[in-house]
Amino acid sequence: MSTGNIQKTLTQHIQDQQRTHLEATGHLSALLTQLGVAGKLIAAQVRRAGLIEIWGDTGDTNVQGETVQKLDRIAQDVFVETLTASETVAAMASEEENSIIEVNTHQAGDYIIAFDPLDGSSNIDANVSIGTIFAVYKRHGQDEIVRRDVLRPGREQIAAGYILYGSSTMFVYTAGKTVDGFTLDPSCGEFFLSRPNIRMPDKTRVLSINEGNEAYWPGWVKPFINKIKTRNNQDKRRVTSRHIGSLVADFHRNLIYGGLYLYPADARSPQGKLRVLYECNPLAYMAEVAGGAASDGTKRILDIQPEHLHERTALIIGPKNEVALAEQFIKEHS
Ligand code: AFP
Repeated sequence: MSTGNIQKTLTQHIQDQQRTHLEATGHLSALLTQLGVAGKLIAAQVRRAGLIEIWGDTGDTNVQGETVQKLDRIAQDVFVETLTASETVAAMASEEENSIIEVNTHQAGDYIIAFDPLDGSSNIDANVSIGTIFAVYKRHGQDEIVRRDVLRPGREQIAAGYILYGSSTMFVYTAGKTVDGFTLDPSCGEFFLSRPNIRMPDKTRVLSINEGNEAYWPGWVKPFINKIKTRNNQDKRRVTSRHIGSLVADFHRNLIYGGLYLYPADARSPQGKLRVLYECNPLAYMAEVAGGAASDGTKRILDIQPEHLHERTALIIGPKNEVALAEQFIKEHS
């Protein structure tokens, strides 16, 4: 194989970014690097989805006598174990756990992380793209971890990203300056920079909303999506509709192609369905760094002060002008 054209690896990129921060300690770089490792470990398990179950005799135990776990539980354990061993985090909040996961004091580091180990897990059995989403915060101080260390507005994030297990595995993250994407080369187990400085396109080519929820929508939603659809005319289709049902995959596609994702609060989920800490905040932060926007309909997602670990919100995320248009519709219909 020719070596003349090797792209930057994730580790190299993280180190290069660290060099531009004079006061950097290297701890955030260590954390981000370990997130890449956790992503590779989870990707390896995701590629075995379906096999893990058929190897089990009883559904509970596989041929090696190991307990057969659900993939979302495996992803959770991989994340917690990898990050604890990295000695970079003090506490974690996960979609899979009711309470804050504290790291014992001798292994605790400077950061707090909120994550969804396997977003879109209801899609696993159909081989649809799923992903891990994470948000990173700096710890307030060296005191005992309290809820306010974790229940913080998203604007305090210092890094966020996701690992997408799709037709290839991608690690996409921001530490506040650019959003960069890395593709896993399974033959050598490295993430290579494949999409530097991703920018959210201004134009909405894709509209993503679960139209099955129409019966529960508040008044503004239908006229708003109709308005977007009227951009299509006889000679040109400008907008198309795509909804995967894995937020992380819907967001990634929209970030690349240009699209607007909506999950409004509705009669079934009056607070909205998606979780603030580990779904909406990290993606909102990435959207903003990439030039887009994210709102709950009246305010910036990153300004929500969460009261609970698993708090929910409405989400409108995509190009700035489209998010503003949705907010205008909400105002006009309230
Ligand atoms: P799961 O991880 O339980 O599959 O939840 C996924 C999710 O939070 C988000 O990723 C999807 O976009 C959303 O739910 C889909 O929900 P609906 O089925 O209500 O559209």
